Amino acid sequence: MENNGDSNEDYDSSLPAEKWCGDEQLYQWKGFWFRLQYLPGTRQVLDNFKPLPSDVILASFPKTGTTWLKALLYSIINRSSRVCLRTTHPHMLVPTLEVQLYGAQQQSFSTFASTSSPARILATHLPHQLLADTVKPSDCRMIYVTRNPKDTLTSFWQFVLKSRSYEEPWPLEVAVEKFCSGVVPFGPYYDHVLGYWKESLERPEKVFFITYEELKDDTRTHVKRLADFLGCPFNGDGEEEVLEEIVIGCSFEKLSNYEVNKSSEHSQWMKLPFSSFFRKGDVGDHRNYLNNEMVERIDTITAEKFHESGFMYGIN
Ligand code: PAP
Repeated sequence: MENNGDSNEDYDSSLPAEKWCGDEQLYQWKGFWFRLQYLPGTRQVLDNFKPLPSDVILASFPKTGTTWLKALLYSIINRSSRVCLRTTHPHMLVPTLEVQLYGAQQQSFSTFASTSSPARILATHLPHQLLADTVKPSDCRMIYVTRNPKDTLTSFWQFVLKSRSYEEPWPLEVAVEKFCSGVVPFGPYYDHVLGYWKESLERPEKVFFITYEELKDDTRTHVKRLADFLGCPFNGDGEEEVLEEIVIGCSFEKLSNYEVNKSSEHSQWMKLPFSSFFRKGDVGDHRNYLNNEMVERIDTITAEKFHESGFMYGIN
């Protein structure tokens, strides 16, 4: 948890940089693209984080269902969505390693309720390619959520448009171009997803891989599977009701309507309103924004990257 005194400037001059949106550049480090402010925290995680075997780590590419899974994992492990979610934003319950615990505004593990629950629940956007040496020796469990590339891109673009005050709006054409060339925070998206997908095939008892779409389609079944994977199945007396309460309590409709999640309040670690993590929560929303040419371009890359690797996902 110590800060080695890394400053943004240490990375600035030496790393390949690409324009992302507005005036902001992304920096390429170990094959992935980062916003400058998250590089020191990322290196801190890789240098200093020692997971416990009982840790549960949620990994995701941004905008693929992180907030939902934070709420679900917290509720599954604590057997209720009622206690904390009504008053605490999921991102304040389950901390993100490279942002809250090892980032510039470091907070201690004990600040977060999820780190004193039966198992510590932590989150990260770091790719498996970088995190493997940290997590594998510890034997901790990981959950990875992914989402189809067109909805991920659309959600990311909307998030940036709404949450940042750039002088110029960020054209969708540019967002598509950046996404397709992999220049997106924690990207390339395809490498990120494939890294965890392959690991889940090799170590299914330790890495649980789920898609946003399947979770949306049948939340109940997949919440049960998640609970089985975590070693806390819903099979005791009265557990069916608890399961039902969690599924409903973490649904977009319910969660996004809690006052805390509607608020323009923000945390010290991210100057974004809590409400910006809830928009529509739909599958297929890209159809409202992307034109045919954009869809074709992304689908072609999806076929090349995913389908040719044997991962038949992401085109519908
Ligand atoms: P993050 O990586 O910045 O934390 P993340 O939570 O992964 O973001 O993604 C936000 C998306 O999840 C938003 O999608 P949209 O833009 O397409 O609407 C958000 O609405 C959606 N989301 C948040 N909570 C839920 C939920 N409970 N159920 C389904 N989708 C949700």
